[in-house]
Amino acid sequence: FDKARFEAETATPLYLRLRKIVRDAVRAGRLGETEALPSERDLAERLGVSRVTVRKAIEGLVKEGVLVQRAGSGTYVAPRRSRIEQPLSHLTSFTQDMASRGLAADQIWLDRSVGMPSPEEAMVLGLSPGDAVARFHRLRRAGGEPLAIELAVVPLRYLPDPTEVETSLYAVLGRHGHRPVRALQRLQATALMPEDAQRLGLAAGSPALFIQRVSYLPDGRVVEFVRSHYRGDAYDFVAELTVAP
Ligand code: 16G
Repeated sequence: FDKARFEAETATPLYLRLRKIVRDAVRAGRLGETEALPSERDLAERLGVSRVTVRKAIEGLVKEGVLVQRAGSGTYVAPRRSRIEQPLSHLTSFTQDMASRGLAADQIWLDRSVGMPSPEEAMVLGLSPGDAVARFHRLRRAGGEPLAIELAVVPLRYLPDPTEVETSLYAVLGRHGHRPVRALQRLQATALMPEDAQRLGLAAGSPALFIQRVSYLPDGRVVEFVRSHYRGDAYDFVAELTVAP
């Protein structure tokens, strides 16, 4: 928070200058990850500006994600979020994926129930009239951080008791001899609706990947139809490409 450096930037409004200086200090590592910022009053005095200017600059940096504010404790440099690299070539389960990264998976249930499928679900799952489904709608988290909202629909014949699924759907399907061995997946860019955005701790309209998956048993029957929203700021889906023969 060098006053000379601050005064050198004369053309832009004060709060924008301050915002830039703090942002640059974070990017250059002069202000370290999770480091506390001096108080509003302290900063205003050191730089010879009003507290309103400091507040405005800080508000902007919080919105940008450069700083975080903790109620009652102050303002800190935001921890850098590391993105999850998810290979697109293997059929794995969320619980397995997170365990391989040393993270514990958990969830907040939005719905876990038995019911009748929608026409689209009946079609995708190849169900006959009257066949019921188990529905697993949850906010999936790893290490306590929300990562995706997922709705998995499974024909009831493969999972008579949905309450058996406490964390891993695939583990329970496996216990019943119905673990999928193949899946087709479609990824689309989307903007989060307010409700899902709030569940994921993001602003409404934030980018997400809408992923649909249809998974198959070895005999070709469909065992699950999944629609999920993955946080756009948390995931990289990666695939290896080879030249066609
Ligand atoms: C992944 C799958 C989902 C599957 C779930 C099982 C995608 C897009 N989705 O989230 O289809 O139901 O894993 O995980 O990859 P679990 O065994 O931990 O419940």
